[in-house]
Amino acid sequence: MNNLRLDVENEIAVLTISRPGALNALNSETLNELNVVLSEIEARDDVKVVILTGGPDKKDNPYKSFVAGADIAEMVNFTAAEARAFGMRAAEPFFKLMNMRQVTIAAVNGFALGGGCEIAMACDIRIAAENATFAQPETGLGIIPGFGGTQRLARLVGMGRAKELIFTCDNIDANEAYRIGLVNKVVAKEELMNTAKSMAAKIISKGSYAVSIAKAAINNGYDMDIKNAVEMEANLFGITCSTHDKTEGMSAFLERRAANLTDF
Ligand code: CO8
Repeated sequence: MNNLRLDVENEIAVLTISRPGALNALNSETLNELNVVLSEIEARDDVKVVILTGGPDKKDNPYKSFVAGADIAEMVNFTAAEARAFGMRAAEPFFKLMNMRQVTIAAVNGFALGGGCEIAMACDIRIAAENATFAQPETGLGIIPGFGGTQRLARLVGMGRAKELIFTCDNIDANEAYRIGLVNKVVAKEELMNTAKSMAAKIISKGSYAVSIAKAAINNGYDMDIKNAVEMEANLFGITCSTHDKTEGMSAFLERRAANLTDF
């Protein structure tokens, strides 16, 4: 991989987007690499949580940029057909981040602009360093968010705030992103990876199969009517009741001992 680094330790995969000369902007090569590596990770039983972050800039500043957007130099001469293909090239790995059985956490270590904010929104959870900056600056470039931003931002922060951010291109800081529900947590930048890893460890300590089924229930039910969504949840609940972890988890509680949850 040219633009991604994968480090796996303690069942946590840290996936670092690394294009130091372009503030980690997403070009086609990076999106293709992301698509391949996420499929590989999903097949691994030794990874339970994926943390997505940005690498240092060319001056080696680790807190400059998460992802400064889609690669403007690549997009500048796009035809309509090429632009559509580029959008769909991103859609595939972004849906993997959203739907893969592992939990995905964006550790936002600086600029999360345009496609950078969009890839963070495709993750299950977002943790921001206090210096992080979020924006959807596309309309200022004469385009619209094309990696799911018009859809995911409205779902996360509500339609009114999404419209304001997309129409004004305003930058917001990490605390404002927290206030409007765009990020789950804001921490000192030096604490970002430790915070993401300790949240990952806490998630890993639960039943990993149950967590993945809960993720599917939340995702699948989100756009359904409540009656069908609750029925879908009941069906998935039934599936979790057929597992080793359910027997072990409930027996351990009744026997007042720690549970040994192993399903994934
Ligand atoms: N694309 C390509 N190169 C970039 C990008 C980018 N998005 N962002 C930064 N770079 C490059 C710069 O060109 C520069 O390269 P060089 O050193 O060769 O000149 C290098 O990174 C460093 O950047 P700066 O010198 O500009 O650094 P500053 O600290 O002065 O500024 C900023 C940092 C404020 C982040 C500034 O770089 C900036 O405004 N970048 C662009 C941000 C932006 O507009 N992002 C949105 C892009 S559009 C988008 O994401 C659409 C997504 C959906 C596409 C769907 C298609 C279908």
